Amino acid sequence: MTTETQATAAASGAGATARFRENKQFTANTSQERVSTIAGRVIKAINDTVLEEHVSYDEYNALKAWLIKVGEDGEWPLFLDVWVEHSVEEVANANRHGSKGTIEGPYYLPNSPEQNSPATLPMRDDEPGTPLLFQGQVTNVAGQALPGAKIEIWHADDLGFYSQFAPGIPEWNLRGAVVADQDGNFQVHTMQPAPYQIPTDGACGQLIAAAGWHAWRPAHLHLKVSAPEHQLITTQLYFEGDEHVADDIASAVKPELVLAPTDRADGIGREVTYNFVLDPQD
Ligand code: MBD
Ligand code: FE
Repeated sequence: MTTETQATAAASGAGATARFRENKQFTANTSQERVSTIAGRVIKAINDTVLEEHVSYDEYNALKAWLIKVGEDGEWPLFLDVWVEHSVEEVANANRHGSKGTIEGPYYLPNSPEQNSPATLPMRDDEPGTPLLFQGQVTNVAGQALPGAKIEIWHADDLGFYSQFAPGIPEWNLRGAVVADQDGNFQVHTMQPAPYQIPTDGACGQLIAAAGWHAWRPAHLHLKVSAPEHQLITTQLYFEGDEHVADDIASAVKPELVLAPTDRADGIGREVTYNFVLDPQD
């Protein structure tokens, strides 16, 4: 990896902190009792680890320095989304009957440009990679079409970079909101994303190197699918044959979320169909 690429990766981790502050609400309507329970359990888990693993003062101070650096590097969203969000998602979506969700990750942006299906995501004239036609239908759990369902898509480019988080990429590159037709059908033309390495040059990368782990996520499309009176689903789709499908650093792959695209008959890249099933609003 070149120095320039590493600098770009660090900016991506920190950019997620700025976007989180702009776009997300970060107060929870949680009782004092519940704060005490949750914080108490987290603190106990840390203490148990120290006692059981005989953590030394050197290791304790290395931890302190590292935690300070996570904040300085702006990598708390990255750290949490990679190593914790999958459990939050599991709890949040435990009672759904429709399509599987998975983590949102740090690079979602609201208000991406909207288009009617069939749509082509905004991309550069010379956008690198293999064209991908992603299509399907959005229905309810009874199998009825949901006309006008909205499919928000965002993903990395062929080099593994996200627009607005890595410099030099047009603002809404490979991001869009596609409105399905009268029968809930949608078609989106995009580019096949590449496997993605989380930034390796900040605090998260330091931990990965120190622990001898790898930094890879399988190639993925991020999606938010919604329709009136139905629960929005946040999910990701992966690609069969990608070695990191079985070894995702973010633990966000589910077997139902792995696509198997085929070559298109017209010879222009690949295509795949995936149907979304939305749960009713409760
Ligand atoms: C990503 O693109 C991502 O999806 C997650 C979960 C974490 C870091 C980067
Ligand atoms: Fe991602």
